[in-house]
Amino acid sequence: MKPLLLGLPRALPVTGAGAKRTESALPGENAVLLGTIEQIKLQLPGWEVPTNLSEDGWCATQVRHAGHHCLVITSQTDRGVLYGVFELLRKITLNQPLARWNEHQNPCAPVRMINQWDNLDGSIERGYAGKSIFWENGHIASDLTRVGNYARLMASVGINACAINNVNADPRVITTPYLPELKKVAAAFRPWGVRLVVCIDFSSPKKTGGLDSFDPLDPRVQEFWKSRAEEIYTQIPDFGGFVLKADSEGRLGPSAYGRTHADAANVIARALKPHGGLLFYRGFVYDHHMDWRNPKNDRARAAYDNFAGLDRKFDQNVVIQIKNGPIDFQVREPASPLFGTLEKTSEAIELQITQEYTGQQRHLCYLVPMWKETLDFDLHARAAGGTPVKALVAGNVFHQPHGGFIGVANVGRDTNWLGHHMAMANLYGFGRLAWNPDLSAGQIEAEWAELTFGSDRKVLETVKQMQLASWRVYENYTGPLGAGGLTDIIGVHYGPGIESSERNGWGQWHRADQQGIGMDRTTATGTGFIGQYSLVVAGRYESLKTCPDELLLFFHHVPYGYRLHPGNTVIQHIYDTHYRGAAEVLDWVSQWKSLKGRVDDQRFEDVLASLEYQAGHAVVWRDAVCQWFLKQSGIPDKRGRAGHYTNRIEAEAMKLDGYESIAINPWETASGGRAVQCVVSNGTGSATVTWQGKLGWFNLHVQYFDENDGISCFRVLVSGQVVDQWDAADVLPSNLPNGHTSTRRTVRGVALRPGDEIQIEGRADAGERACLDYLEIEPAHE
Ligand code: GCW
Repeated sequence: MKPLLLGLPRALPVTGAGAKRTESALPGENAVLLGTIEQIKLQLPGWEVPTNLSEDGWCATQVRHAGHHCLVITSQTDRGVLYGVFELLRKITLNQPLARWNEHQNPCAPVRMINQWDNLDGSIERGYAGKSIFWENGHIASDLTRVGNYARLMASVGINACAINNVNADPRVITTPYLPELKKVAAAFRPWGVRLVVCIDFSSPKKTGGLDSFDPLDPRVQEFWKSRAEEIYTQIPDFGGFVLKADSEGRLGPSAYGRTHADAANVIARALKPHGGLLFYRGFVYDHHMDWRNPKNDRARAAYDNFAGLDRKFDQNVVIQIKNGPIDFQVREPASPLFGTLEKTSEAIELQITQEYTGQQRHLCYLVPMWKETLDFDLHARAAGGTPVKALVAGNVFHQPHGGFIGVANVGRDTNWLGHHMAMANLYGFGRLAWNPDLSAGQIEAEWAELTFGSDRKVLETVKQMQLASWRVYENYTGPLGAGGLTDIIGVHYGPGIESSERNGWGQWHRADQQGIGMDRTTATGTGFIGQYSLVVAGRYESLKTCPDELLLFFHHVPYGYRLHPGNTVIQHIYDTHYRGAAEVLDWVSQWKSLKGRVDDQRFEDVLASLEYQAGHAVVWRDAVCQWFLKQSGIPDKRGRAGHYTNRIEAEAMKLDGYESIAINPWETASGGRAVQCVVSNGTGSATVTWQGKLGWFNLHVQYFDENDGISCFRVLVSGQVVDQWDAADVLPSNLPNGHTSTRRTVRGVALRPGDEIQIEGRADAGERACLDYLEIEPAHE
């Protein structure tokens, strides 16, 4: 019982050696008895066998035997016993009493899988926590210790399968030379009940199979898939199956031969069937060369348009893997209508743990509240009773066998797995929801926080406030009212880039112009997307009266002066939420600081540094969005903030020596659209201003650009005295000065007298020209 032994020393520090003893027969003393029902029956002959357990479900009961007390944890399967043991460890760590613990739990759905978007060269698509733990240099990593630890981590929250390579799949993965490598991963997963799954390339029969076709109806292609499956299962008998992304974002698929997604899925599913494998077919199929000029075109329609008509056509071991929303993991989307439409096909919800569009693990953003909104949303499908997404994907509504939950995690080699300490709450939360989607976001957060930080009430309360608010806070300072990505859509999806989504074929349009904003998806005048929902849901979204404000711009195009339900206008809402969001993050910084000494130093400092960075980047977001909408709409912020920065001195307005003024692209990602850079690469520059304000103590915010093509360094001098210096060595995702790299350094508590010269010096390095945006000077309150 590896997990128990690994877990006990921390959980029960005072029990000593006794707790570390395991035996295979009943000892003549009180004991914890772990085993499958069959194993327990042998030890306790008269025992009343639990009959209410599904596969992977477990039960804990108290039994008296031969005068001794036994806590029995059992299941039909080894895996279920393991999950029961992890529940025991959780209870011990949370100081919950065990003496009367009688409980059984069954997982909500059989599919509880992680997808990793890892490439064979060790990089990870949309990964923010270092290199792959699975792959390096084109092969499975030589040291699989982390893989085993990851499997344990997954098992601790009930995850039972993991796909280890990018859905943009390298076809080599299932070729013969790779199978012994995959076998090693399967062996590292197996003790933890995690099945290995891999992503495949639909054109494999041609790319690696020596055929001139990958037509799913070609018997030679069928034979190819059959032989692949046979060979894999010979090596890995408990192999889980394949994930397939076809006909999407340039991946080849059945359309090459005029075949359907069902043809494509079934040819592979049939090859897997004799071995018990599943084929996860991604519902994320859309045309990324759509004509943006056609107002009827709509990427949101794609999943339904592609799959709804094929219900009944898929074999039983096909699972359609559907992203939570109809677009692509945006900060706010409605539930995908496809969930309510498939009645004869197993389906799984795909959630994104890796924070591609929600701050990339540099920003704190606890996603469980967002997932809960989707999971609890009733699509009013054609069935009696409630049909929330969680019941649909679990297969409970239309009685489909292989439903469930798939999370894109993208953990990496960073010691804390996800880069940001707080991001682990998302991975933990995904597993807990996949096991039981009825748990609340608050319950999950409370468990995670206590398991992570211990029982100090002040710590728990602070972490709770931040985590539970964080998704809405992120939404506040990034994207308003369901408008979708205001981020750099055709690039790294991180900082602001308001227009990047427009006038291209990717279809993440928000259609903001000088008059208004939003996608008209109504059936009356728009793209008709709303018509993909059941009548009840469609009726609610179609009408401006009943459409919830937070999704207004997802469904409707409205003028900036349009009034939301509380009476404020869309444009004022944009200003207000962006200012509020940035202020909320700033507040987290002081809340977190109040925990000094209550959280271990390393995590305290790491989280503090991330929150301070986030507070700065939230200002970048706030200013970009507000500047852009102010310019477009011409409607001022009635609170006078947007476009007016009283304490700010633009770098281009300072006295420059060795620095030159440049335009930043996109313009809204620099204050006033401009910044300064060193004239000469590897040269130095200085920007100087004379303090005209009062005598006092001040904080100086230096807004600069920390690109990834060099490590420039900065110094701040006040009347010739150095008050701070630092290297621009952060790892931010661009080698240009823009909204991804704009960041700030705060020099606290600087004494300024009227007439003091404030000078910022930059030394360029390689491609990084020590770019400066502005200096902001505010009175120090601390
Ligand atoms: O969210 C988008 C990402 C792509 C990803 C794709 C998908 C793996 O930007 O990086 O590709 O979705 O889900 O297939």
